Amino acid sequence: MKIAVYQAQQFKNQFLNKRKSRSQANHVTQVAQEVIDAVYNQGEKALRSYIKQFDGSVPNELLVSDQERERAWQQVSERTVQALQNAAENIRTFHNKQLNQSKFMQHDEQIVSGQLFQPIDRVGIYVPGGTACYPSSVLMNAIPAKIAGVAEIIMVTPARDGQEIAPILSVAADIAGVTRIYKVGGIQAIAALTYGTESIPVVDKIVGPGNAYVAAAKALVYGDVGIDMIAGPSEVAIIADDSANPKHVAADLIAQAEHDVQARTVLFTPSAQLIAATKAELATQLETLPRTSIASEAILTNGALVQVSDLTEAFDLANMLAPEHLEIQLDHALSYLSHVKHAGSVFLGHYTPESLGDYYAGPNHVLPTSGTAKFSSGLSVDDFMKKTTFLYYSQQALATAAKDIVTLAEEEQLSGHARAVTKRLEVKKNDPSG
Ligand code: HSO
Ligand code: ZN
Repeated sequence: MKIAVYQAQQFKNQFLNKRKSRSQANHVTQVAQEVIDAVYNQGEKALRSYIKQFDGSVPNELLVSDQERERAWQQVSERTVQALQNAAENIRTFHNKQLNQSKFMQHDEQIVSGQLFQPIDRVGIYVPGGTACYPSSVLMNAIPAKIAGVAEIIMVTPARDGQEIAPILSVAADIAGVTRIYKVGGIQAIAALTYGTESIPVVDKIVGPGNAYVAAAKALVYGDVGIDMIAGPSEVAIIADDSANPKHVAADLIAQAEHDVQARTVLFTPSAQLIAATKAELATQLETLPRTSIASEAILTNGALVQVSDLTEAFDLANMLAPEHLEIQLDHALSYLSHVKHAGSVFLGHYTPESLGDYYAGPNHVLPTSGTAKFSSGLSVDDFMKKTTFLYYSQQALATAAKDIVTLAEEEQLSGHARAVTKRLEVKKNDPSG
């Protein structure tokens, strides 16, 4: 296996020193803009013509009917339904703890202030239809929205051959509490959710992963509608030493690599022995992997085994990379949590593979990629809520504050602002409260 082995400094030069430009003044953005403009201007007519152009045929009804949703339950095995339900339960338990309550700050009788936490009214969830048709992503996106109290969760996903959507997506949607599902994908789905058409309602925020076209479309409509994030290729970084089993290390690198040829997989270790053993294991395990061509290409083009001088250097490099997933395959792994500064989600110990988090344990699998964990976080209940601040002052409290406000208003030469205070405090004749 010709996976690249780097010394720490080489890795830094190659991967960390440059911030990549994500601006896409390119073909993808151009196509996205054209489709968005057409749907904005012509609504349903343009929507249907793009579904035909990109997906081959157009379903008569874009809304997935109650009958189709019921039928889907018969088409998915009991075992799979049970696994989805168990996963949903764990995800719900984890995300329930994220729910923030409104805050009331009562200073005294005279002043009350605070923040109202309220759900977004209507959210759109994009679910890809092609190879990345993941029921787990339906759960990860819809459950936090449901917990936040979002009234309408609208899912969009392309139909297969213009007919029905994948039954497992429909079942996952039911388990997660999705209100309605529409058979549309691609740029046209993002445009329809943003501007509305005869059949598709406008939403306030769009979440969910998609291909480069969907990502470009989300970036273009941002501002007219909220979006979660612009996700890049998936990444895993593993910090390990001789206590790690190279079979586990290789398996976890491969698990990430099989997502996408652009997936990035990195091992940081002070152990030359672990590097050699992992290399050998990668070759062996890739031989029998069904998606070996995707995983091998990802590992060969974007994979790195990095030899570091010690674990401190491993954590330094991992923090600079700010990976989407960080695995710490060390003994006493929990004690290293305090070394992590930047990562989307952390997996600690020898028995916590990323797959556990991808599907099941509770934390969200929609995570910041491409180093954006330096300033952003994985999807959570907060992403489906907004905060409204509020304020109450009594006459007496305003009187106490007046001098400062008037001073500041005059500094800004906004005497209208100053008057809005002083007018309220003028003593009027015959006004007992004056
Ligand atoms: N590792 C992916 C999530 C996923 N894995 C879905 C399997 N299905 C991005 O975090
Ligand atoms: Zn995954």
